[in-house]
Amino acid sequence: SDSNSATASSADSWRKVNFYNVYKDIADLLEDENYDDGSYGPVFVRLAWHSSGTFDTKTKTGGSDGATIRFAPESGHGANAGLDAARARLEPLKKKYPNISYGDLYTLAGVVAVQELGGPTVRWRPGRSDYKTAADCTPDGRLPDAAQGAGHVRDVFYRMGFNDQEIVALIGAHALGRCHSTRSGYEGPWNASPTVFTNFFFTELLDNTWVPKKWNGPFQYVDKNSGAFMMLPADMAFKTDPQFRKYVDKYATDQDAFFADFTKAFTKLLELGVKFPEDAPVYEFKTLE
Ligand code: HIF
Repeated sequence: SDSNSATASSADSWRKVNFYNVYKDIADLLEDENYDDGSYGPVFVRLAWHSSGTFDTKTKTGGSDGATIRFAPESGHGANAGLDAARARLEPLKKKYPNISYGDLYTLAGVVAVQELGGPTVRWRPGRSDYKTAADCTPDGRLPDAAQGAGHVRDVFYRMGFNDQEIVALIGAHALGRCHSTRSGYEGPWNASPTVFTNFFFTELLDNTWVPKKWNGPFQYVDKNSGAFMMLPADMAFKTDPQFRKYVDKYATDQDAFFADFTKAFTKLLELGVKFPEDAPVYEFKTLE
């Protein structure tokens, strides 16, 4: 990818960056009437998560620090299909703010998207740096396989250090965006407002009858009534697994509890494996008007 070419930031160059300005500039990149449902927000959230979700608690490898997601072969892993669009959208900001690291830029983009699309405030710290190379890419297979069920989802998220409650809180982010047949092979949005951060993943999961989609593509579900909304096999595990289900029931009826638990789990995700300088400030950005 050509995003390797910009100057690498050194370990403490983040100190020279005004992150309030970066927040504002990322927010200005969200809207685009010609892209998907009109916003890059969902794909920014997916970029932030796929940058971070490679972390392995045992070997302490992976995670957003060093942003190996921008290098081949990791950029080409099947799970990352389509994320080049998000990286390309953000690249001008790396040019404008050469002292921000890619790891900070990609994770901050996820924070801006969650907040500006109506979600909770997300605490975020700078301090990741560009010290990794293609040789540090994580092996393929660390991110979850949407075709699988609860056991696999647990294996992957326990490896990152999450518990069941945190996993369910995180899955609420599938209120945002859509699946693309050209990327994952799956097709469709999870609900009618894919550019607004809501607890609709949980309400739609519970309120609809989900039936197998009749098509030549990979096995997925559509809602029986309209056929307009979708669930992945891995999403459906949150309805059928009793330990996951008790939190789904809670978040479907209590949006405040979902927002409070989501923001904690999302910050934890974006910080996996990052050794922050002790004096790195914690930002709680104000959502723009
Ligand atoms: Fe996703 N996810 N995710 N995901 N994801 C897709 C899209 C988005 C899984 C699979 C997929 C999380 C967990 C899991 C977002 C955010 C998060 C797609 C479709 C697939 C297949 C990609 C495409 O075709 O464009 C699986 C199996 C997960 C574990 C169960 C996180 C919790 C929900 C961690 C998370 O934050 C977002 C946002 C999108 C939409 C991207 C878009 O371009 O609109």
